[in-house]
Amino acid sequence: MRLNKDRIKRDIIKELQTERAINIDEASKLDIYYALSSLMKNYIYENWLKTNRQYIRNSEKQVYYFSMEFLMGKLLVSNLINIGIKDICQEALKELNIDLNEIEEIEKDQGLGNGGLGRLAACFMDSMASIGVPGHGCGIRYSYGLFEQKIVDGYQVEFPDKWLQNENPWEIKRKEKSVKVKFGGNVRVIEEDGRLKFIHENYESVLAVPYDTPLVGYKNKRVNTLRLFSAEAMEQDFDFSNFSRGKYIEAFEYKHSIESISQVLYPDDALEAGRNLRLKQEYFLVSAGIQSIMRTFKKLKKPIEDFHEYIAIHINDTHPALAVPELMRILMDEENLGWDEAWNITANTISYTNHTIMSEALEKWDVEMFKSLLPRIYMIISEINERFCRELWNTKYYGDFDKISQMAIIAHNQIRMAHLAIVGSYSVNGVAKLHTELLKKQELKDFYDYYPYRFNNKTNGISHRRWLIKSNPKLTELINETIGRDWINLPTKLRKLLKYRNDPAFQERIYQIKQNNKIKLSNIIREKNGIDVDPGSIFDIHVKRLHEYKRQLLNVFHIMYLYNSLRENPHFDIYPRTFIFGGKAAPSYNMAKQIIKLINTLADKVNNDSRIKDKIKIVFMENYGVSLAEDIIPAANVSQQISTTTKEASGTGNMKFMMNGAITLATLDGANIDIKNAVGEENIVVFGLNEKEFLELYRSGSYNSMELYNNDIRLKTILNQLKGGFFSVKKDELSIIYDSLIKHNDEFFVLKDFDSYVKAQKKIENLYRNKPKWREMSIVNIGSSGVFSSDRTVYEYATGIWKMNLHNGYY
Ligand code: 26Q
Repeated sequence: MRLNKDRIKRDIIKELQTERAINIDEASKLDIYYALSSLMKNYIYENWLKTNRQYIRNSEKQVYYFSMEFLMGKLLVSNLINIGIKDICQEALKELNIDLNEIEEIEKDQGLGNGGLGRLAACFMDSMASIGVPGHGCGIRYSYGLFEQKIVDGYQVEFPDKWLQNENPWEIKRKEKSVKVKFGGNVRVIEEDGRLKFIHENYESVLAVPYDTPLVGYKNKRVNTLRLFSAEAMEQDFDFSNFSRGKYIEAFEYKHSIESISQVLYPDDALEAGRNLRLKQEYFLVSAGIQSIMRTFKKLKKPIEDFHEYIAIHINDTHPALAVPELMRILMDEENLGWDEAWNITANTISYTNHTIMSEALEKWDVEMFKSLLPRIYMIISEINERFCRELWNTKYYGDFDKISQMAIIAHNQIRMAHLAIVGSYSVNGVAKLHTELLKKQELKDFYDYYPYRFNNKTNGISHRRWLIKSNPKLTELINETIGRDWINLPTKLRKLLKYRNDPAFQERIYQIKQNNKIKLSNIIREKNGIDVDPGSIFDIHVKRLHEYKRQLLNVFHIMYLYNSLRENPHFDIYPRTFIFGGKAAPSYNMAKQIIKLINTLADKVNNDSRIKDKIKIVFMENYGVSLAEDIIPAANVSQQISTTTKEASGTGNMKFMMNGAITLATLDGANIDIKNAVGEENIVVFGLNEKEFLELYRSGSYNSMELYNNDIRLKTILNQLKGGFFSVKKDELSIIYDSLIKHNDEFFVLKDFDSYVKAQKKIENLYRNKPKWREMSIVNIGSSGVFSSDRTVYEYATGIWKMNLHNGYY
């Protein structure tokens, strides 16, 4: 379809008239948003159909990315970009006196994820479609995404995220493709034709109704599918069995309890909850997803023994690890394969990414609860476990009970999902070099010793289409003007910018763009927080989920140190800085919530202290999420990536910031190390214990935070301020922070790294004062960011793990 500005204008006007019965001059922003999305769908659907037809016709191998989270953000503008009509659309709208940015604001973020893991899934969807991987997302259509955060009196308060309040124009409900998911009941074993049969009976059925969203590739006419399932009660159960017996209210209660499965996303991103509803969600996703894949597979008319030649299933952490027993169940109980054949297919279909090494976050399920909710699946896991343990006994670990019980899938009345995922898959990967090394050397060492070939690294990436082209259009324009446009399809070509690193004219333009982005963010801050910040100050930004290991506290302590120094000595020399924070705390994570309160309390005090003469401003931006990130990141000078070494598997915010020209202030953790290797150590500011020092100190148990408290007057002052009445908060309120650092010996080494952090911050300041130097660093960061495009990551998954042949001409 040829598109031009006039055609788009005509289409919008017509769409408003025929679909919404309104003239353009009376149309609301919402009307325009729907009109625009609906005419885009006309452009998208044709290619969607074609892509699907082509996949079936050519029997191309398909990958299904199973994830409990997809943090997609807004789709309107990114679809416009990928279709290739953003600019003409913007002009067309302008001629109709409509500002595309205002229309975009109407759209609600699709916030079906907690943070890194969910956003990674979204970036992968964009990259798969764009580099030509036949790949689809499979997830849950939560009625409520991650809670909306409001700050009330300095505290986080959670509100439901009603993202579906208005109709979602991007999804198509496909009721006819619904599948049944079965919970509870019992399994009867019978013998038939000399084989055991497993009859699942007295179960409760839940209908999994798919909603499909098109995933548009960048200017390549390819459209993949994000399929999210919603839980509905089966009409006959709900209408007849209860209703007809006069149990009217009970019928509704029943319906409600079934539908609760897809009601809400769990908001904890690192604490294992072990809840029954969460287990239901996980099985619901996996069972619906695999049944739906089976249907597609049948269309290919290939022998079931070859399943894994046509289908790859990738699981995003262990949350969908029940894919292993569920695929076994379907192959054995429904397709009548024997155990060995089914196992061969399963273990060659599934691959697994680990995203965390923190043991608190490893999923485990209580056997009793599991058995009663999923009796057949439990039998299969038991069998997998027995066979695995027997194999260990017969091969490498004869007589070694300890080893075998450490590696078992079921032990101490718990099912260990990570062990299930590793045993049942052919590939296990970490998400940055250090992370993968730690998995091999420590957390999963036993499994690495046993299955060395399964382990591999895939360093994370981000979509440069969303995190540069969409969020920073002016920088994109400058890049295009300077080095042409081939970096869009091959982002490592951004390296061509390095040639201009010392070019004063280019540096000046980079600076101007950053300034404009900072002014825009300042306006948002003024509007949302009522705080005036100076775009001439250093924008020092720390945005991510709130977690002790991410050490927002370390940042706060440095600010308190600067503040104390300025109060003591008004001539204390600092370059003006704006410290910007954002991030949600899990609703049950008290310590994280207290840290939010501390930031806000400190902000109030500092921002209103005239003695400080505006040299420091502190802003906590509420409800940090994808869209806010798109406004914040392009305005950053400093990117805070300061987790306790070994704790952050990768981080992906770090990549977004560097791609937008911020300088990273980093510990040697996760992908910060890969970033350092990409930019060179002169173009990043590193501090703190390295991995070896951390592990030594940790293992020797010789760390004593009290000593630091006693010997560093800066720390003593700050900690006493927390405990004493320096902050006008409820008595003892902030002392849980004090206690964690002193009484509980500072598990995350905040005090330990403090001195090194202060020095690194001083270094940042000196570098910033040296304008050509800072601008050069900024250019080097942008120019080196191409390898952190998720296009590269997905390419590595597709060729290295999923065994696909790609021929798109770029990679
Ligand atoms: C588990 C059980 C019950 C309820 C919730 C959960 C749960 C949910 C989400 C556990 C963990 C998560 C999310 C983890 C996550 O986002 N990890 C991050 O993944 C990123 C992408 O690989 C990395 O960059 C980050 O380093 C890692 O923290």
